[in-house]
Parts: sequence; C-alpha cells; structure tokens
Amino acid sequence: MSSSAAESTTGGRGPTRGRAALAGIASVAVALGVAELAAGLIPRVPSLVISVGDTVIDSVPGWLERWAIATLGTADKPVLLGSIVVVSLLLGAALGVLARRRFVLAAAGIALFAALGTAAALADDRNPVLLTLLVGVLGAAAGIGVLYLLARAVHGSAAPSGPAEDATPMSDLDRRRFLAVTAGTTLLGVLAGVGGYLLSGRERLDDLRAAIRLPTPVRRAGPVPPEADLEIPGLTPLFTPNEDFYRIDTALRVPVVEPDTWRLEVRGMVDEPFTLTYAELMELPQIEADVTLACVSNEVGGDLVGNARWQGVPLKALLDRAGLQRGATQLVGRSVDGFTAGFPVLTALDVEEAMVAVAMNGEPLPADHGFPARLVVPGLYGYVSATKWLSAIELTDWDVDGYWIPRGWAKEGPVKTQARIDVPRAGAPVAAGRRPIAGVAWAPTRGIERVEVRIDDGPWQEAELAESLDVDCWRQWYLPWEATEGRHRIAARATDGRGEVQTDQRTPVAPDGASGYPVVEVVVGT
Ligand SMILES: Nc1nc2c(c(=O)[nH]1)N[C@H]1C(S)=C(S)[C@@H](COP(=O)(O)O)O[C@H]1N2
Ligand SMILES: [Mo]
Repeated sequence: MSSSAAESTTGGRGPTRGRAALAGIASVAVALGVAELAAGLIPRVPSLVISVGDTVIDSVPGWLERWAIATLGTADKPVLLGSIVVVSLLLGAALGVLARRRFVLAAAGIALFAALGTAAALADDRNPVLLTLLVGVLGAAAGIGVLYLLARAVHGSAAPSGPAEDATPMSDLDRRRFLAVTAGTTLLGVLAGVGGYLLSGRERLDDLRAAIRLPTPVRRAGPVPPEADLEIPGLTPLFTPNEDFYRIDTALRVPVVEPDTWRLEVRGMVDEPFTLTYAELMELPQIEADVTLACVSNEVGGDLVGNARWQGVPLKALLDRAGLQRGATQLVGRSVDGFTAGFPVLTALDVEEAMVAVAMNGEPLPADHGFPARLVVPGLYGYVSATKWLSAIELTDWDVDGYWIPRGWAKEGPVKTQARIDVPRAGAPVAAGRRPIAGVAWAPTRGIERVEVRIDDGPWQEAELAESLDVDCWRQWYLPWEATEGRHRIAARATDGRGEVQTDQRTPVAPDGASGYPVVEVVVGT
C-alpha cells in the first residue's frame, strides 16, 4: 500500500506524528469529559470549563466584552465555551506529539491543564475546595491514563517514553484498530461531558419551582383589555412569553440557587439591616406590575427588549423597614454570582413598581431570569437595575460602581424612548395592496403618547395606537399602508407621555443606549 511505502520512506514519522496528535486529542477529550461528569455528579462543584470561561469574561477588557455581545448576541456563551474546548483539544494534539519523546512532560502538561481549570474554579470562593480539587485530579488522571495507553499503541509494544525512532511501524490492522479505539475514546469523553452538563442541577430546580405557590398580590395589575393587543400577524405580542424573553447576563452557567438556602440581605447605610429567607420574602405584601425591560445593548430595531407581568415585594417597603440613613444615595443590587448594578435611591422610592420580583408572567421566575428573586425597576436599563439571582440590596453612596460602569457604560441608564417596526420585516417579500405597518414603542415610566410613520420622503403620518396597559409597558401601534410596487423605506418615531419626540440623532449602544429612528427597507412586488 502506498501509505506504508510513504511510512517507510519517512521513517514512520509523519503518520506516527498524526496518530500521536490524535492520541493527545482523545486524552484531553477524556480529561474534560471525566471532569465535567464528576462536576455534574458532585453537588456544588462547578464545571471547570465554565469556570475558565468565567475567568475569561471577568478579565477581558470592556470593549471586547461589548463587542462580543454586539456581534454574537446570546450566542456569545456557546462560542466562548466552544473556543475553550477547541483550544484545549489543540493543546492535547501538541501534548500527544510531545508524548512520543517525553511522556512524563506530556503527562505533566495534562496535569497542568487540569490545574488551570481547577484554579479558575477555586478563584470563586463559593466553590468547595476539596471536592473541586477532586474533580481536577479525576480529570487529569483519566487524561494521563488514556494518553499512556494510546501512546503505547502508537508505538506498538515499545514503551511510550522510548525514542520514536525505535518504534516498529504499525500494520494496517493495527492502524485501523488504533483509529477505532481513539475515536471511541474521544466519543466517550464527549458523552461524559454532555452527561455532566445535563446532570448539573437545572432539572432539580424546575421541580422546586413547580412546587412553589405564589401569594395573591395585594395590588393587582389591571385586566388586559382586548384593545391592548392588536394581534396583527408578525407583530410582537403584548406579553413576551418567558421562554422567548431575551436573556442577557455574564453567567456562563445559570446560577442554581435553592430557595431553602437563599437569603436576601438589606444592608449598608441603613439603621436596621436585616436578612430575609425565601419564605419570609413570600409572606410580605406583594404587588403586580406590567413592565417592559430593555437592555442597553439593544440596537435601534433590536430584540433585546421584552414585556412581562412581574410580581414581587416593592423596594420601598424594604427600604422603609431598614430605615435609610442620610447619605444613602445609591441602591446596589448584588447577585450570588458577583454581578452588581446600582441606581439612585430616589428612583427606588419614587417608582412604586420598583420591586424585588419573584414571579414573571404568573410563574416563579425562570432560572434564566433570576430565580429565586431579582430586581425590576421600570424606566432603567437592565445593566444598572435588574440584578438577577439577587443576594443583597446595599445602600451606599454614589462612589460605588456597578459591574458595567468601569467597562465603559454610563453610570446612569434611563431607558430611551424607542419605536420598533415589526411588520413588515426588513427584506421580507411584500405584495402590493393594503398592508399594515405595525410595531411596538416604549418609554417606561413616561408612557407612549404618539407614534408616527414616514414612508420614503413623505410626511410623518400618525399611527393608530393600541390601548395603553401602563406607562411602564410598551404599546402596540399600526398604520394601514397602500403598498405600491417598488422599493420603500419606512421609518418610525415615538413621542413619550411628556411630549418628547424620540430623537433622530443616531448613537451607538455604548455608553448609554442606542438612539435614532428605526428604518425598514422593503421591496414590494406584484
Ligand atoms: N446577576 C446578573 N443580573 C443581571 C445581569 C447579569 O449579567 N448578571 N445582566 C443585567 C442586564 S445587562 C440585563 S439587560 C438584564 C436582562 O434580564 P433578562 O435576562 O431577564 O432579560 O439583567 C440584568 N441582570
Ligand atoms: Mo443589558
């Protein structure tokens, strides 16, 4: 066969090297898989891959993190984790080649690699030290074991640490068997990793959530009049279903917070700091409010915005109980995962619907959206207000900065008035004739008074507004349009409840939210 001819002329180097690299990849796949599986099986131990990812997120400069959110959106997390796995496997290939000559060095490389993951996990002092170390050791041991066995196979019966030149060339059968064993081992590593991921506690949380009985709010949100939802095909529904609600956070793995062990501390510049259990929080009088939540990273026309009926304890009640001290000007929400977000105490006192939310659209908060409790503050972008997996409410002065402030975002984040065009979709085929132009507009705490639409260079035409549910909530709008053949440009602008017209000044999302008119271009056919 030509391959064995090639092998004899190169002294077995090329193909052997390739197989050594494959052996290295399989070893690292097994190391990762075993560590993930162990982390999934042992309670409270984090995934080492996710811990490395967390470290990357916390150490990259703000502009890079912003760029990742802007270009990758919610795919940023899978992309980061995938990159970590790919880099690890490439490293494995190099270690596999190294193992041909210096097995001990290659084994040390795998151990070092596991140690890095373990160190990343231990940097978070919520993680149990010994159990986390155990996971690292198991992963390293499995990886080194596989490397030893496969390296031996590459060299026939020769010791893996012997010089490669001594190796007896493999027969075709050996080669095929080697490839099968290597592929099988890699697959086992992948399966272990996936299994570990699935075991990591989400299902248990869903059972706990299902068992929770929400108290009846003392103040209910109003009934939803049918006129509030125009139900035009393609138009965003008035309430965003929980599973469709955008998700933005720095958490690579959703924190699994069990209500039994969760505590909410109210502390800082207050006369009477106190701590609540979940049961105690659920016994306090709760309110319900329809609030549109927006992300500061939402582009004009973007979908990082959603509307939900929230239920929870008003912030003001908690602040009254704690007794604010003079000088307490900022309220900082702290998450179990270390995230922080701060906003003026005055907002917490003035905006009645500002709350520690425990429910979203009639069910306990989903894990992705902050279970067991989060902050919801109408009128502020999420990055300064909407702390998920809330663990503490700290009263402090204005000098303290929340997570995003040193990373290039404005200290204050009021939500800008925005209209969005949902129908027709940009680029979607439109047939000539009478068609609706429709969308939503929001200006939480101020409300929407008017939406206008401009087609091509025509005049601004006033759109029909759906009934308003609440000033904190987005409002649907539509304009019947006699669509004529050809290319058209549709723009929209909203006016808030104070009579202020949305600005036409285009600004990027950083530092304090995008502005400008949304524009949709369509080609109308016959
Ligand atoms: N713990 C935590 N809470 C957080 C964040 C975060 O990264 N970590 N991101 C904030 C941002 S930037 C936004 S826009 C909202 C998004 O809330 P959602 O994911 O429920 O839509 O959560 C806020 N709360
Ligand atoms: Mo955000």
